[in-house]
Amino acid sequence: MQTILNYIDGELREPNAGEWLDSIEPATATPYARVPDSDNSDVAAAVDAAKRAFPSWSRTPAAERSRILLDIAARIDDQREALARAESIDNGKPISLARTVDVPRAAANFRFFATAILHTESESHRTDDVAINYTLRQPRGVAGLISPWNLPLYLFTWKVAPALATGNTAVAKPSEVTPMTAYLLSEICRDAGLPPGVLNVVHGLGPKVGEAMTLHPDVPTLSFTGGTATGARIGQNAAPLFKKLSLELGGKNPNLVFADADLDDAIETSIRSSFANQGQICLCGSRILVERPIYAEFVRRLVEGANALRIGDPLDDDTGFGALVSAPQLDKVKQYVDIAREEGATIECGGDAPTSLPDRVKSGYFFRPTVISGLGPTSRVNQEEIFGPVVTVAPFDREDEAIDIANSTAYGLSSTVWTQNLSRAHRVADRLAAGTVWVNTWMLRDLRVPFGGTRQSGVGREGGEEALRFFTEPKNVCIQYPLSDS
Ligand code: TXE
Repeated sequence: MQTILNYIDGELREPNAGEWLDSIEPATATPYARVPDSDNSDVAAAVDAAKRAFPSWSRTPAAERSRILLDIAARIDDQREALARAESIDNGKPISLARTVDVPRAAANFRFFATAILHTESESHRTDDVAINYTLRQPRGVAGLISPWNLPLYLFTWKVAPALATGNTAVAKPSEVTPMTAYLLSEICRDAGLPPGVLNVVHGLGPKVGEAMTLHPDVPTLSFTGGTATGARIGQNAAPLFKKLSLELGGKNPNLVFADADLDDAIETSIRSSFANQGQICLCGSRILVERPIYAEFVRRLVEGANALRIGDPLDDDTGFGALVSAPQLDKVKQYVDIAREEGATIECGGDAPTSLPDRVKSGYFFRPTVISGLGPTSRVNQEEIFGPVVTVAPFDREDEAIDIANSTAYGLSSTVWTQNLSRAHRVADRLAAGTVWVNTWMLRDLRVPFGGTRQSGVGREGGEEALRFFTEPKNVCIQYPLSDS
């Protein structure tokens, strides 16, 4: 059994109260590590360390901050295999996915923000011949960073990298469900010479550690990715304390396939956008709307593709589809499939656990890729985020109808449109309620673009310039011109 430790003031430490939680490997349903069950006092120590580190780190030249963060990126690359293995054990995802997506993207996050701070521009505004204004963008102090379990290292570094690059110090909490890669990152940061207190990682439960962070008066900035209900709770805590808030929440993303789409491409990508990471990516397209002339063929081939996914031990290089992250998540998925059945839906494929699994993972949290048809847009299965390997398919006849259905949930994170008609692509993209619209692709990411959602998918944007601005406070300096001697 491995032991995961907090990272506070540059040291790896046990939790103050000596309490621990079990970390479960989802593929085997057995504990593989113990993780600190930290409390208020650990959070207080982490915030104190971050406060002490702030004056020096915020004044450290950008080039030096950049050098350290680039060193961290290089070490993530060097340790790719160990990190990918840890993430696969922690999360249940296929190791091939962790190796090709999660870990390289975590390094890319550090590299992107480490270099971005070397190229920022600052604004100045001249007020006629009366005054000149210039805007300073200053780090805000201690940032509180809270991340979820689905892309543990990627989403954790997506917050840590811009916070530190811009000169903030941070207290970060990974999900208690998947703590291992954040722990390994702590070691990497220490070895890279990140000064003590610049990054502090406190492990533990949301209602204890997360809550203490959101209520701490000396954490003026909060960046959160996770469930919508948790986001609402954090908003309630943060508002009276006037904290600056970024909330990246859930999605119920539509995937619109028009009859003129490149069908091979649309089907291949839709299999990925439905079932990558067992459907546990906030950007997964969970409602597939297909124009009627191609509906039957699309569903047949989607089902074929879903059935062909190789379910198995996440640590096996050939596995394409792993375990769900936890027992509660598996139960949630089953409940929604039960609801679909009660509503008279047709389960086109999946709908239950796989029957033949390798011995090592026989007791894991597995559920087959599931395609459901026959449900109307108002069904709970089409309205609520399931966050698992379950997609619905439905035909549509008109573009307007497809857009109305696409926009009919409370969410607005991302959408995908498949068409060869350029006018339609622009027209539909313009009308979809979403922070990101992908046309003829999915999850293609450019770290410079704003990322986030509308409605119940969140508040604020991350990525690129948006993140640099979020983690800094603008200050205008207005100097009157002494243009004449009078
Ligand atoms: O998220 P939580 P969970 C969605 C998805 C999933 C649901 C619940 O629908 O089924 O959220 O997942 C911390 N104060 N997404 O339970 O609980 C918690 O410890 C402060 C979408 O994992 O929101 C963890 O670190 N923090 C999402 C983080 O919040 C609190 C990805 C997220 O946990 C807290 C994951 C509190 N009161 C789940 N309570 C996406 N959009 O990417 C919990 N936390």
